[in-house]
Amino acid sequence: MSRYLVTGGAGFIGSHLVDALVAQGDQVRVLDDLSTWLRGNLPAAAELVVGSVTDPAAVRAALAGVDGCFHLAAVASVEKGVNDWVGTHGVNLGGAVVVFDSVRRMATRVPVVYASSAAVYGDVATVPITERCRIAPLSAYGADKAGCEMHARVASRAFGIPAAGLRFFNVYGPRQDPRSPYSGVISIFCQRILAGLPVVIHGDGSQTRDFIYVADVVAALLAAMALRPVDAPVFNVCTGVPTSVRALALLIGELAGRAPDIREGPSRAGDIRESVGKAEGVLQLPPRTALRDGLGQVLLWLNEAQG
Ligand code: NAD
Ligand code: UD2
Repeated sequence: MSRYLVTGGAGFIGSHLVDALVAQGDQVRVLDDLSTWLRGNLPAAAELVVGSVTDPAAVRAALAGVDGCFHLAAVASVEKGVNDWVGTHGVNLGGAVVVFDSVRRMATRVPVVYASSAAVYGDVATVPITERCRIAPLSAYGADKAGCEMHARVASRAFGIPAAGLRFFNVYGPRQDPRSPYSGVISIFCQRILAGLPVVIHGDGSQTRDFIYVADVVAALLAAMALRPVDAPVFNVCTGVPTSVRALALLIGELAGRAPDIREGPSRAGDIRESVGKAEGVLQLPPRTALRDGLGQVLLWLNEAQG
């Protein structure tokens, strides 16, 4: 049995991680300010501390007695970074620095596994995107995630903190809030198609994404913690399978048993055309969930939530 702090543990990915840690018999403390919390996400077995990762005293107190920290708390939206550059920077990069600095002050410097993002790559010339590709973020959000990676190197080199960053591609699964305008395309499309509402494709729908199921992301987080990483490695967390946004809408329609009402809207500013990853790192992971199966789980969850 180990004890972990999960920052952002009340969120979409964090709550699935907390479930997995509790299921394997670990003790979990969650530090979350509940800013994007979906009621019911957090298992009763976890200890919840309501506070911000930008508050050094709160982070130091939450780290007391833990064997490792998963740092997931962030304003997890490219668009929010556009609207509130300064505010999101304070959380997305400032929060990570507070976490590393707080670990540095611990008697034992415990490992930190933190969420980075495929957003660090920006628009790449060739796919698949490997960890060796140049990072060139195009958004404040991506720049802050790249900053987290730099500070993780400092944490490792200067202060001997074991750290690993996971560059998540497009994560989806149950508990991703479909009603938030900042939510992922899968939760939005599933919810609208089930409700018989039109879906809007931004642009011509040929843009591709690498959609990874949340349970596979949790497996990567656990594997990274088990590594006790040195030298602050970063790992792509992806499937290697590209899916166009139009094909996605059609597949969801097929699985939901409803022909989707597809409307075309203007392209999103800065929308990346092609995104598919390849993981060359050393994480040993089980085979990824097929998109069809993962979408089935999302539809099931939405049906239960609505029923
Ligand atoms: P989420 O919004 O569901 O979870 C983030 C959690 O952090 C929320 O519970 C929120 O209340 C909390 N939080 C926000 N600001 C905080 C603060 N100042 N102090 C404490 N808690 C705070 O998002 P998610 O999709 O679960 O994302 C988790 C992590 O993964 C984030 O770091 C995000 O940037 C990263 N990520 C997500 C995706 C994706 O596709 N969902 C892709 C790449 C990276
Ligand atoms: C995702 C992550 C982001 C960051 C980035 C890295 C989410 C929600 N965001 O941004 O945090 O990590 O990847 O590159 O996971 N779309 C539509 N109609 C809709 C909604 C979306 O056509 O109603 C399109 C959108 O224009 C884009 C694609 O679907 O081409 C995926 O959009 P998204 O918002 O799910 O995620 P993305 O890739 O912009």
